[in-house]
Amino acid sequence: MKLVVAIVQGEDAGQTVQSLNEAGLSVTRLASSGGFLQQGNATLLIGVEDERVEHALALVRSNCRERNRFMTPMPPMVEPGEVFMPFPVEVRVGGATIFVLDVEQFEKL
Ligand code: 2BA
Ligand code: 2BA
Repeated sequence: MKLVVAIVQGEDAGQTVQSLNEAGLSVTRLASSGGFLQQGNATLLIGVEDERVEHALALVRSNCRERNRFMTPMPPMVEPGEVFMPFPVEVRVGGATIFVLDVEQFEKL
């Protein structure tokens, strides 16, 4: 068994969970946020038999897409009389960041 950890954008999370469930795969969705943008995203935990890992990954790939986001850089320390103009910076955020881990033990009580 494997544990797929998929960090996806919030907009894609609902349809990804739905299609995994429709394929008979159980999912746990955690609310998370990225350290760089400090914006909300979603982390999906998908415990799945080895032979279904590729199917789970294919469903994540087909439901998640890249998007551009904007971040406003933190203003630096400015001297009196200086002006800081905070220009938003465009950042390309990927469809999903995926980790596949070996599961040592799986129990349902
Ligand atoms: P964030 O950390 O908010 O990062 C959002 C996007 O900002 C990243 O998209 C990347 O394009 C850019 N970025 C991140 N860190 C950067 C840095 N130090 N310098 C310049 N640009 C940077 P993605 O790479 O597609 O990542 C989307 C989200 O997936 C991340 O949100 C984070 O929550 C998660 N993630 C990505 N790589 C990860 C990793 N190695 N471990 C844990 N979480 C990861
Ligand atoms: P349980 O199997 O006891 O699962 C309870 C919760 O544990 C799940 O909530 C999910 O958050 C997590 N979970 C269970 N197995 C998981 C796995 N392999 N990977 C990641 N997280 C897992 P829900 O998804 O809301 O499911 C509630 C109950 O609905 C489940 O109880 C099960 O009896 C049923 N169920 C879940 N997925 C199903 C599916 N695809 N088809 C039919 N029934 C499903």
